[in-house]
Amino acid sequence: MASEEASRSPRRSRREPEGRAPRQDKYSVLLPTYNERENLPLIVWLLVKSFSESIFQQHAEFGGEVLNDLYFICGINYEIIIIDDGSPDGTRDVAEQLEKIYGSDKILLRPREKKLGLGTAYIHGMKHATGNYVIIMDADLSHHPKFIPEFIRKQKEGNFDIVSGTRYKGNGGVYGWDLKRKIISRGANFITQILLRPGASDLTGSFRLYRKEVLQKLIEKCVSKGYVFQMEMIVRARQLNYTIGEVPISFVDRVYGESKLGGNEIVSFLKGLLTLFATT
Ligand SMILES: Nc1nc2c(ncn2[C@@H]2O[C@H](COP(=O)(O)OP(=O)(O)O)[C@@H](O)[C@H]2O)c(=O)[nH]1
Ligand SMILES: [Mg+2]
Repeated sequence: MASEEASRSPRRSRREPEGRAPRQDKYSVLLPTYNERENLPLIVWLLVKSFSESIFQQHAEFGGEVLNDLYFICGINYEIIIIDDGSPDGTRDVAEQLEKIYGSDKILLRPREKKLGLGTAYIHGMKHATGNYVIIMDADLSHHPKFIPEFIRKQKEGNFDIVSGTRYKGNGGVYGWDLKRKIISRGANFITQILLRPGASDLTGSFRLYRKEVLQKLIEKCVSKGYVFQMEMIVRARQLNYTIGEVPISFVDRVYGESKLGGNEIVSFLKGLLTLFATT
């Protein structure tokens, strides 16, 4: 698909008002957790490492002029927002420990009492995000933080509104899934490509970077719950003419804990897809 090129707009970066100091970007990672006690310390460690060790070149804007190549920062400004939904395995205690270890400016625990679903977990997390970019990802180590610097680079390269990790392009791939799950995921993407022509190759993935205001707008527009939610985000993004860049990622099935994808989710995915087809 010519998704990336087709959706790329000539729009240039927004300019800062005259005389204001250069703004440093900040990335808020939303990490929803439900029974991720074993995974959480590792994912947080990998995130901190990825953010701290990236030497980044960032364009600076002085008095409305964009000065590329002049402004270097070491490390990336970030925060990790953990949205735990009362996990019975004690994930919250682990998160509290991590908050102590890394500091409450880096790890923000924003728990909820009970399991209220992934979609509302993002909405809840967004309310506490102070970055101008938001990264959403799973906490089960399926999404490796090493790709985040690539997401950031891609976003800057095309000044994209959204950068989506894709398992279905370039070096992207899926490891550890059985045939059934591969067929479900491929099938869902394939049917949706035909029905909705969304302009991105991985619709059901949930490893993405958004401009904060774009994510805010999309979340307001999205009506679906469950797995179809990620797909609706991309479909609505296209409707609203947001630009989407893609970064190939390898997705590794979780080692610890259980997936929450069941038969019910598949049925509701198909229902959601048809609703989107009928209403967009
Ligand atoms: N806060 C919160 N997190 C959830 C909920 N359901 C799943 N998650 C988290 O969302 C991510 C994706 O869920 P997962 O079960 O791995 O889905 P799968 O990768 O599609 O099998 C993981 O980090 C889960 O811990 C929920 O109801 N609330
Ligand atoms: Mg998972």
